[in-house]
Amino acid sequence: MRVDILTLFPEMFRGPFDESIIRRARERDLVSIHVHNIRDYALDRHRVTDDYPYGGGPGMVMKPDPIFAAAEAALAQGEPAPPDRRAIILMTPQGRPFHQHIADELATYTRLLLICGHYEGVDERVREHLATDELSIGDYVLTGGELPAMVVVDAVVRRIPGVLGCPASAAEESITSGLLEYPQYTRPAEFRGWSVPEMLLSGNHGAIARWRREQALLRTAQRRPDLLACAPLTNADRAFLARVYGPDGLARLLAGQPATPVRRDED
Ligand code: 9D3
Repeated sequence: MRVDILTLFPEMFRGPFDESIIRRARERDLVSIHVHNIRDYALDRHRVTDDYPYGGGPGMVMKPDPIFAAAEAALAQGEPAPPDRRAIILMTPQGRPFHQHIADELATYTRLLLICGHYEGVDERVREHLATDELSIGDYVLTGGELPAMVVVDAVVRRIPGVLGCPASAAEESITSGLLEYPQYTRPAEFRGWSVPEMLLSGNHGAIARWRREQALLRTAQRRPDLLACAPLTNADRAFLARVYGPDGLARLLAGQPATPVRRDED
């Protein structure tokens, strides 16, 4: 996969892509990442990239011409991709909420072009006539699309086959299973008086698997009941939740609503 990123702040991308898993993926040529400074494509004497909004109002708007020129220059480099394996993504607070499923889909593409906005916004013609998709990483206000672009690239690259050492760990991921993860422990068995749950030291692998599943269910019910509505649950899962939350609580949880336990989960 080739990723191109258009930004006014290319230096922001140095750290994150030069470490750890992304760095190894680049070294192994599973991905190449190219960061382009939009300012290099502002061809006027002062290399202006933004301007006042037509109609007035606060703030500045990023001009379309440097963004189109940068995109066209980037897309002319490297191997072209078939139409169903490429995307031009505008990072914007108004975009589709980014999700694991979108990362998995984008990981099958051979070319991505990410456009990072800044200031108060980007000329509408960029979204209408250049972008094929618009993504947001959540409902909070950042100073630009750079950190969101890094988040998207990180989530996508780790899903490219061969990037992670162990494919099983990715498949088992909580978001894919629809549940939050069970609690994990390592040595020592007792730390500052806090013990590892005895169950995990039992060596009974069937019982441990069941306990972990129940912990994942409890944790999801407590923190993210919205996830339970979509999670694939077994009859045993539903029976367990009914035991802890009662039949009405179970019904609420299966509708993605919060519920209150009717008993502590002891046995
Ligand atoms: C004046 C209204 N503002 C929207 C709440 C304008 C505005 C603020 C901040 C426009 C852009 C930005 C910078 N943020 C992004 O470009 C951005 C973003 C974000 O702020 N949160 C979550 N996802 C994203 S993707 C791009």
